[in-house]
Amino acid sequence: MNDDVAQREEPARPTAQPISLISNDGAAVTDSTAAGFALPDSATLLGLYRQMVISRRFESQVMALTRQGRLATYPSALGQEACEIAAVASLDKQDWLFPTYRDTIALLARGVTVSEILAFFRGDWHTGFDPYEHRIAPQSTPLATQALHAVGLATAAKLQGDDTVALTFLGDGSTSEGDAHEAFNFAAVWQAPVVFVIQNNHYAISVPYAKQSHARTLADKAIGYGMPGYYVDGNDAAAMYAVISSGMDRARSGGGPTLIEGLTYRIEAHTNSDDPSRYREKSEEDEWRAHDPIERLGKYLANANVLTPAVSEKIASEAEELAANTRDAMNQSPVLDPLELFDHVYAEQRSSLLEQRAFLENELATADGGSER
Ligand SMILES: Cc1ncc(C[n+]2csc(CCOP(=O)(O)OP(=O)(O)O)c2C)c(N)n1
Ligand SMILES: [Mg+2]
Repeated sequence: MNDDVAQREEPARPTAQPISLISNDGAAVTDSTAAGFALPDSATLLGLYRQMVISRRFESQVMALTRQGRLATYPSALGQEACEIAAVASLDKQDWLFPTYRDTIALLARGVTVSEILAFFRGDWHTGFDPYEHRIAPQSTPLATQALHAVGLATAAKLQGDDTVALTFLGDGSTSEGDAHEAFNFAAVWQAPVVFVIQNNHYAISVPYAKQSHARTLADKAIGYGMPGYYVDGNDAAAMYAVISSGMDRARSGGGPTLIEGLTYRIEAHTNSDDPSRYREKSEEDEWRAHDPIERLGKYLANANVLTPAVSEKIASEAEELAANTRDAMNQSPVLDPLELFDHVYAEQRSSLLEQRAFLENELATADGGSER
């Protein structure tokens, strides 16, 4: 064997139990469950709490808008806020985020406006925001493709010598995709500055984890690729923040990729068109509701006298304001130009598309109401 390869350090192995820094009853964890990670400071934790509360209110508003027909579809992250918000809080300005359809509140936390975010879920054919401005790739629906994009961008950053790190989310089901394997493998081979955050929410639509993988944890997979793996309580925002931030630091300082599994649960249906009662028991949902990530952090911060009633009220009113803005934005009917469909297919227009465009233009001009465009 090549000496260089034989001397590679053995990467950190996932712990037997998920890493946790705040217990479900809101107490600081001081034993080996913390795996040597330190509790983030109170200001950071309050920032996470605030964003989680705002995100949950945003999503309850969005779900109501889907029922009113204002939005086509929406995959909820209810119960997964700790993973989503901790990951975004771990990013620096120059870093890139590669989200999936599930990770809308991550976009909100990174500063994308609600109108820009929801264009996608309204059925517009373009991503509503500028990926370069926010350093967020379009939300990916083809499973695990975003992981390859993250590795590509991270590798390019490394070659160019800048200190950008890419963070990508994946679902438990997505780890069965070939794209996930290729992303993990080449991230490690090229020592790309990338952090993989797998949100194991126990289901891939109706397929439970037990039917998805025989691995003890998804974090264990990291070892086979030669990168550190961390198995974390995904409903503990403090632990997710501490572990993800350390992965970001490792990547930024040339230490290569990290794979982090946050063990969590999707409380809502897969999307508003799914009926979870067909494949899981309500008692299971109730059990996970009792492990709510927002309540847990709230209890800790209230005990520490950081989350006072006045602070709590202020956060609640911020959340209400965002919900009202979301309603206002989505209650306006979008003015769409069907011809725009052709504008961004190719950099240079093709004659066949120009013909189709002319055909549609003619149809719109002659059809009833066409002149209203
Ligand atoms: C390549 C590909 N195959 C299948 C699908 C259909 N599909 C959409 S969501 C989903 C389940 C994904 O589960 P998981 O990765 O655990 O993410 P979650 O929805 O739980 O966040 C499937 C199979 C798809 N979008 N892309
Ligand atoms: Mg899943």
